[in-house]
Amino acid sequence: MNRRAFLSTLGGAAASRAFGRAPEKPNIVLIYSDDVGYGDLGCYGARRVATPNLDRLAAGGVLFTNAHASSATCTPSRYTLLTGEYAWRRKDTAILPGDAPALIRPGRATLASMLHGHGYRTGAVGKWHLGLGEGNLDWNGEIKPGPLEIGFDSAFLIPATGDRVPCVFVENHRVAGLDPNDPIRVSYQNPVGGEPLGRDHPELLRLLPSHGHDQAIVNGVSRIGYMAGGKSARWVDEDIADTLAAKATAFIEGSRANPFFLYFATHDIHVPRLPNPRFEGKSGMGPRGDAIAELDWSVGRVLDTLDRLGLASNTLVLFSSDNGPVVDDGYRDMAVEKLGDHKPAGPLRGGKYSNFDGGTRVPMMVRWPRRVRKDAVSPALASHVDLFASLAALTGAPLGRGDAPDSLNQLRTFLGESKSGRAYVVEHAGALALIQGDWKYIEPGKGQKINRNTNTELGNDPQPQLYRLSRDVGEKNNLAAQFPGRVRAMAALLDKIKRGPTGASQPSPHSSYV
Ligand code: NG6
Ligand code: CA
Repeated sequence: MNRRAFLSTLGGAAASRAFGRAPEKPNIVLIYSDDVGYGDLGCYGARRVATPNLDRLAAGGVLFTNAHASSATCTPSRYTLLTGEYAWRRKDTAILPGDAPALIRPGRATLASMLHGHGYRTGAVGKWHLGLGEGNLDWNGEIKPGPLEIGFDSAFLIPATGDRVPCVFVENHRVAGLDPNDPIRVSYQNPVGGEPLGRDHPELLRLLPSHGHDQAIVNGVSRIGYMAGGKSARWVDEDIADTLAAKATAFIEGSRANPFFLYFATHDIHVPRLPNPRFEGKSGMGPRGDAIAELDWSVGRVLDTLDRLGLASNTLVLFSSDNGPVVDDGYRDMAVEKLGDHKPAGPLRGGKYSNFDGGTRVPMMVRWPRRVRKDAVSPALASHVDLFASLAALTGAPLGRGDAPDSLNQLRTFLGESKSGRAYVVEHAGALALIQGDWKYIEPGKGQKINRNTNTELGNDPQPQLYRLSRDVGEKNNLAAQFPGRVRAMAALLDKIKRGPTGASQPSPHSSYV
């Protein structure tokens, strides 16, 4: 019997006692990028933009070819990631306006509260988009509840998105850098403060909208929603990545005495795409490609900081994206014109907003030198919904009954130790889709087939759709008519999943579904 086998016979607590200290928990850095597609990174085959840091992350760990965000847009994906509950179970998890109240209420178990309860220092840096406050928020006062009320020790946030007001950072409970003599006003109903609006004053804009985005003008860019005041607190778009990377690395520096959990949600590569001038022209694809270069730089800052502090070997770094890619998401930023042969979704059909896999199958890499094999590629079916239960298992945190209701312990999948992964996963866009093994079923949907603004194939069809992904990853051949039995079985499974949660903390967990 070797030492490890011997220890396992003693059980965790006794083993720790015998050898004087508990096993060292890894630090966890979750880098959650925005709108980055399956084909957008060098390690996923992109050629026109260099992503050396993301490629280095991939080479140091495992790269997933079948990993999924739970929804094809931001708010629901983030909700699911943090709560372990499929967002589509709730009606209020659509893309939120910037003045929405906190979606995840205090007292709710989150990934952050779970890790916090098990000795982690927890920090959120970057895009939030999960609502703040109780409604009718006064941005000049205390901003809560928010991340600090659901398990984060510190937060430095873009409250919603870069294209939504208020265009200021929120640090813990306050707007950062706010001058009390110039209070902020925000509305999503009516103009405030008499400032010029994008729709009336295109001559004031340096980036024109292509659809929507014609309300408040901040830094020469018109946004969604109205705001006035708070001039000293307004962000400079070109500096957002620098600011967030500095906050992320400062959090790591300040937390190194503990195990820490950093949720680093980048603004890149969401619109408006205004990367720092030092990335201009890096991709030849205009600002969308240059924003990928900037994203890569931010990841490099985090990896370099871990190296410098000697933390890399026991830090689990997971990189992924909240939903698939979109080229024109509302600004005339040359993304369409300069795309050339770059394929943001790689071989997948659709993109952000879509029921096709382009909407939710996203890049995901996991590096943890102490445990995860280098240079590995995993085809396992993996979903962000499982991070909660999996990281709970990693840190030895028991799941409370009903916590993370749809989350399964897929730790071995995330660590590249199991190639099978989940038996099935639900994807969410306009309709719901179910992936089970080789097959994908998209339930009949009433919505439009194509979003004419973004030019995305949405995958809605009044008829059921069935694709054999193993042979048809581009979802071109609908086999529903050929395999009616399979359609019926998958529709029945989806209905069953819809009726109630399916996670490890449930009285009848997922084993009863497969
Ligand atoms: C859409 C916006 C889009 C983007 C998206 C949210 C318009 C016309 N389009 O409503 O630009 O902001 O919401 O993106 O307003 S997400 O990644 O945060 O989900
Ligand atoms: Ca997004």
